[in-house]
Amino acid sequence: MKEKILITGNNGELGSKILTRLIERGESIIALDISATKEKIDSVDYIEDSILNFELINSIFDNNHIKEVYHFAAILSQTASKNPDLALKINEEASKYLINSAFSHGINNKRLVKFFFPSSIAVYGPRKIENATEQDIIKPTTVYGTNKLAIEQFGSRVHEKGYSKNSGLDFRSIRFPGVISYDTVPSGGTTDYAPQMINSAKNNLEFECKLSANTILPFIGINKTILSIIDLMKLEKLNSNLRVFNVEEVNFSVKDLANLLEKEFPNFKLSYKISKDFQSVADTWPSSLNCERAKKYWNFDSNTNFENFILKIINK
Ligand code: AKB
Repeated sequence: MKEKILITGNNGELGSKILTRLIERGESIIALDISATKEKIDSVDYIEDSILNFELINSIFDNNHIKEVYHFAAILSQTASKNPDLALKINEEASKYLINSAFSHGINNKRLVKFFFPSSIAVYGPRKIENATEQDIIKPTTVYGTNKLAIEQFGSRVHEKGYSKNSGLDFRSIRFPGVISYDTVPSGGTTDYAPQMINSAKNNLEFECKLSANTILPFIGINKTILSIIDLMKLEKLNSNLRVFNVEEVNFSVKDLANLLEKEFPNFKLSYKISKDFQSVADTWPSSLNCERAKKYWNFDSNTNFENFILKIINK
């Protein structure tokens, strides 16, 4: 039986781009998403269903040889705060079920199933810190951050159970800062103000910012995000007990971004209407991340400056 890769949340920003990269590499993919995929690729086995359909998850693992899982199906920070019960179900319960299923599949087939989990800077808190390392104070104050931390820890524990015997789960995770794309404008997240502001400036639309001018957050571009996931998962062995890694390309304040956009687009109209829901979250997330472990273990590099980073996105 041909080995396959399972991607959940394949219609999302990360899921769709990872799927394309894996197809280019000649992989066989099963793609699971709650919504219908608009542009389908012939060779991909698409399933339109919920990650909460555990019978379906069982049947995917029972009827296929799964070698890797990329688990992107999730609810983002602001949406999670408004729907905490649903966030618990999707972000935690479903993720645990998937991790356990991948682990059992690995045990039954006497192999390690590589499992990628996209975590987030939301795991940090309760105070804003600079240059946060993976082991810095981690007491999330949001539903989303709590969900992400629970899965980081759960995945790492399941990883421990079988890894030394070479069967079970090979859990790998990256804590992403705000991700900025060239071609999509996300919503539902706290860092989404940045891609939304860039999009408004480019398209001559007014923008009302929910975060204060001096709020600093870390960011990464979509290309580097995808490359990070591919590079981390490509490693045959990852000899580290700590299974999560920080990545960042740049960090900047709302004001830094506003100034640059106003320079590039002199007609850009920006106003501020601070939202307690957004500000209270951003104030607990780090202003910058320490990426030394990612550099050491899988050669992550980031040598861009703020202005080049944004100009490159604008000019795409
Ligand atoms: C969000 O703002 O919710 C996400 C994240 C940093 O996890 N972009």
